[in-house]
Amino acid sequence: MSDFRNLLPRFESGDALAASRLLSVVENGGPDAEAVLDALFSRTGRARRIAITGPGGAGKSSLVDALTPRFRAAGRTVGIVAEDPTSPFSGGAVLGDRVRMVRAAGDAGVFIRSLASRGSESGLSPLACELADVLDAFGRDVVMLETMGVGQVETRIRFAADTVVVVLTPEAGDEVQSLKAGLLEVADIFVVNKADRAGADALVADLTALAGMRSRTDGWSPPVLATTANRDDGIAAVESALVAHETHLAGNGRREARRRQGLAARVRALVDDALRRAWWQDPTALTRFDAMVERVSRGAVSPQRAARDIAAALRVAAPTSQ
Ligand SMILES: Nc1nc2c(ncn2[C@@H]2O[C@H](COP(=O)(O)OP(=O)(O)O)[C@@H](O)[C@H]2O)c(=O)[nH]1
Ligand SMILES: [Mg+2]
Repeated sequence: MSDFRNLLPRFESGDALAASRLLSVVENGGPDAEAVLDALFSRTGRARRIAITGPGGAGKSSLVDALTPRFRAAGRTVGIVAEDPTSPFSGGAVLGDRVRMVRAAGDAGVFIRSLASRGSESGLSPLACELADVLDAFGRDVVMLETMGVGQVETRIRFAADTVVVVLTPEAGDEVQSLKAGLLEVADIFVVNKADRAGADALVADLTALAGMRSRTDGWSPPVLATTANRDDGIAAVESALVAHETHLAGNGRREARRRQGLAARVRALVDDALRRAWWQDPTALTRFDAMVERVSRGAVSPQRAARDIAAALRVAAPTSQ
C-alpha cells in the first residue's frame, strides 16, 4: 500500500490522479483518512460551495449538469460531489450527460466524485463534506454538493455550503405544504424544476408567497426560479441568483460567519460521535449498562431513571477514547 503522504506533492501540483486517490483514502475512513484531512485542511476555504438538494428525481443532477459548463465558460474550475442512491429503479442520471460530455472532451477543469449513499440514510453525510474539503484543497473554484434531501430538512446542509439550492418539482407540491417553515430556513434559492409539467406555476406562486411572508435573519430573500433543467431552460437565472447570493455573502462578513457556524456544527457532530463510540466501547460502561437494563426489566427503576444514572456516571468517569 502506498503511503498517502507521497501523493501530497502531486496533489498540490494539481495531479487529478493523486486527487482521486486521496478522495478514496478519505472515503475508506480510518486513521489514514483522518491524517489526509488533517494535512489538507489548511488549504481549504477558497472554493465557493454550493449544495443542490431535493427529492430523488427532482432534477438535481440535471441542474448540476446545466450549471457546470456555465462555470467553466466563466473560467472557473468545478468539483462535484454527488451522493447518489444509485437505485436501479430511479432511472436518474448518475452523472449528467453534459458533464459526461465535458469530461469526454478531456476538460480537466471538471472533477466528479460519486458517492453511493448508505442505505436508507438520507441527507448530507459528513463524508460528502469531507470529500468537498478535498476538492476545495485541490483548488477547485466551485464545489457543488448534490445531495438527496427535503424529507429531512435539516440545518446541517445550511452550514455545509455557502449557498443551498433546493430543487422541487410540481409533484412535490403536497410535501412542500408540510415543510414550508423548514424549507425557508434552508433554501437560499428555490428551483422549481420540470417547469414543462402541469402545476409548476402554482408551486412557484406558493413558494414566492412563502418567501415573501417571513423575512430571514440574514436579510436574504430566497428567489424562486422555474427551470426545465434537461432543456437548459431558466438556468441563466439560476446562475444570476448564485452570483447575487455570492455578493450578498460578501457583505458584513456573512460568508465567514456562516462558515464558522458550519464548522462548529461539524466539530460538534464529530465530538458527539467520538463520545458515543467511546462510551459503547468501554467495558465498565457496558457492565453498568447491562446492570441497569436488569434493574429496569425487574421494574426496579424506570428507563428514564436508568438513563439519568448512566449519564451521571459518564460525567464522573468518561470512558477514554480509542
Ligand atoms: N420533464 C422533465 N424532465 C426532467 C427535467 N429535468 C430533469 N428531468 C429528467 O428527470 C429525471 C431525473 O433527473 P435527475 O437530474 O437525475 O434527478 P436527481 O435524482 O434529482 O438528480 C431524468 O430522467 C431527467 O432527464 C425537466 O425539467 N423536465
Ligand atoms: Mg442525481
